[in-house]
Amino acid sequence: MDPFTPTPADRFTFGLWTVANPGRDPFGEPTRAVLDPTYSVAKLAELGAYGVNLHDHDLVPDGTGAAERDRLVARFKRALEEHGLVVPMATTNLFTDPVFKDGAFTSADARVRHYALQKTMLAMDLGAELGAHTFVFWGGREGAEVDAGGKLLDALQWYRDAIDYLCEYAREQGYGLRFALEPKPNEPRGHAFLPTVGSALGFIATLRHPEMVGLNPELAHETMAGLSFPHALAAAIDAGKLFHVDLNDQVMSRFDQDLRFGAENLKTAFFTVMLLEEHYDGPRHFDAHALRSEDEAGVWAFAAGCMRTYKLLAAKAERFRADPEIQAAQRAYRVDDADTPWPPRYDASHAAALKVRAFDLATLRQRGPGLERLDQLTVELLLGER
Ligand code: GLT
Ligand code: MN
Ligand code: MN
Repeated sequence: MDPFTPTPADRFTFGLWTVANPGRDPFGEPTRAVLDPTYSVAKLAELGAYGVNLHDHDLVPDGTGAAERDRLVARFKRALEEHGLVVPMATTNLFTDPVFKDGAFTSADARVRHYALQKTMLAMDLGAELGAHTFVFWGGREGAEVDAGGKLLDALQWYRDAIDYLCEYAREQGYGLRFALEPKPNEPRGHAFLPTVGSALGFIATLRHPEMVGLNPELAHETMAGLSFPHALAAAIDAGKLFHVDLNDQVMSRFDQDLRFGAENLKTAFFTVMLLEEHYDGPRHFDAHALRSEDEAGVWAFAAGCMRTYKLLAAKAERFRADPEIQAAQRAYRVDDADTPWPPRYDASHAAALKVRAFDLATLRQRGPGLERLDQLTVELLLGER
């Protein structure tokens, strides 16, 4: 078999909302029919995916009665079983219904905040019923265009109160869910609250159950903020907070594009895969959609392309680690010697000695670290010349 053909062991997942995206944008009507969730399950299984993730309303439209809800869920579960797919992550749609137009957990109207809690608890029940271990919070409408309402600090407190409340709910139900906050700098709001991985990390530390809450960083979202996704991933990994990941692609300084993984920034995708392969063992989730120009065949070409590119880059990452010239250049980049053990252990005499130590600054100033060559070797490896 072609080594780049995905299998469930690769743990690739897609949101139901991704492959079923009908190609609507703010300027035009849908270009494709909406796909039935059970059909998406069958097609994704055929392509070698491991699972599907969903919002409450991807499966159960808002306002559905209890009996119809149970019928939809049972039918979906049968499709999962039949095709061998799992649901590792679930989330709540707190952005489509106009009730959330000025925020859900950060609405200035406490009735809306309570409704958002209700909707999220029901979505958690659904996620737990389907076997999800991760619950994502993308605060699509948590943000503002106007700050004259004077709620900037209150909004963060309301957000915190809501997450604290929902942590208690998940614990009491024994759901074993971990929460993953997904930052985004803007769109649909002018300015989102918790806009980047860095701001979400700071926020998590202020929660009542910080151990239950981590991150779901998205490649496109950090890129929209003009930031490096591998750097954001590294920060999340360093904090022990990489609970989930949204893979896609994005042109910097453009509208939210959710492009096929690897479509735009190949080197970013490469270092993303390298970090994930070394430091992350959760599902590789694609949060992207086919271009609006595409028909259904284009949708499956898009989905297959995300997974195949990931596997191609994972193989390149292995080659990178096995390439003697690259490894030698990486070793030469770092300098450690017996006189400069790291980390330095602080005590008064070490500090006193360090303060008077003479460094050969002329040599340090002149030394070239070899990064041009290392980067060129990387490019050649990606181009297939190594
Ligand atoms: C929406 C958004 C994504 C989020 C999804 C989860 S929904 O498509 O653009 O980034 O991950 O709520
Ligand atoms: Mn997105
Ligand atoms: Mn996302």
